[in-house]
Amino acid sequence: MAANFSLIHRTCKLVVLLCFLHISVTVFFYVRTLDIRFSFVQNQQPRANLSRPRHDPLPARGSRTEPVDNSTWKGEDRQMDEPDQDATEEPAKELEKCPETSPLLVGPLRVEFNIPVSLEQIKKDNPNVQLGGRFRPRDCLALQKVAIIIPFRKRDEHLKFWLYYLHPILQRQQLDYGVYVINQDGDEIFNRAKLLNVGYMEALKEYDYNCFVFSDVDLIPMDDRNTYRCFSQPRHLSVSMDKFGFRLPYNQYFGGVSSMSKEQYLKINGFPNNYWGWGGEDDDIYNRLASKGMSISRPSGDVGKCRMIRHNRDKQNDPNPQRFDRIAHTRETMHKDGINSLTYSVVQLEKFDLFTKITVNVGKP
Ligand SMILES: [Mn+2]
Repeated sequence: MAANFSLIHRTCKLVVLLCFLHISVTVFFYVRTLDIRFSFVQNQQPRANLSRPRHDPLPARGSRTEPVDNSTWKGEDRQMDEPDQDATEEPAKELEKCPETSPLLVGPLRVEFNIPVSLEQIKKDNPNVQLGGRFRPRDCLALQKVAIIIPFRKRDEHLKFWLYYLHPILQRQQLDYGVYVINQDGDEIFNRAKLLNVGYMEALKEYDYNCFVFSDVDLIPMDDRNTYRCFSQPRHLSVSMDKFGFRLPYNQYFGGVSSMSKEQYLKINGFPNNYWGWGGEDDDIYNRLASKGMSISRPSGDVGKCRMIRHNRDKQNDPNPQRFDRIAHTRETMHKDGINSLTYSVVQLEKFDLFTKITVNVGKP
């Protein structure tokens, strides 16, 4: 009787166990189906967004962490998306990553400033650029999300040339990009580096950019192989300017056009806020990079050729007499002065067809 009872007891236990296993397996597969469906819907969202103006930040493609913030990102060949996400969240039919080198590049370009250009014509020539100067390649997933920051004041003629030349180039480079013109309000003395900091902050409010290109409004690359993206080290892009006889003026030169990943930018606490007037801020930025053990990456002199639109010195942008003294103390000041101490107020935010214009009050010395 005892043996019989034990047998029944054991059989019951086995049956309960089997039932439990069956339920577990059923639930597991059901949840999996839901998950796949959910991630598919998520991945469709960004594409749907292409057809409407992108005022709001586009949803990140399932990424919660910024790949560039990841210290494992090394080397120019590493793609900036995390590989494991493909396996779990990207269905097979989802866009493939763009190639490391865009097949659309044409190489050397003719750049001239004697024919006037109109915004209407530029818009017609670039039908795929979305409101606010946003673009993302249609048939592949861009490797980087690039915010292009242009410090600005009263240079509308230069900006037209910049848009005329750069939009086609940036599209051929297969970048997911946005153009931000940061306009200093009022007539106080100009502050380029502070405007760059503002551009960084404001662009990140719109989209999860992981790369920032800082460009003067009057510099145009003469070769589209000079890709406006980020590299394993901070990049100097305007390496051979016509203004300097197509040569680098000095080895530490970091002015004109440069790029930095979010991680690189944060490592140096952004840029100085207290360089008022012309000069010095680019050398301060170089000192910041060097003090953090970073080096400058550059394209070859051939690929890095660019033209500057000739102009007279702007009013309220005289050479800053304090610049030499400030550059000498970057290492002591950089941790207090930078993105962590930035103050400004947005006066106006305008979305134009080919760029986003943010007018800001950056104060005065
Ligand atoms: Mn200039």
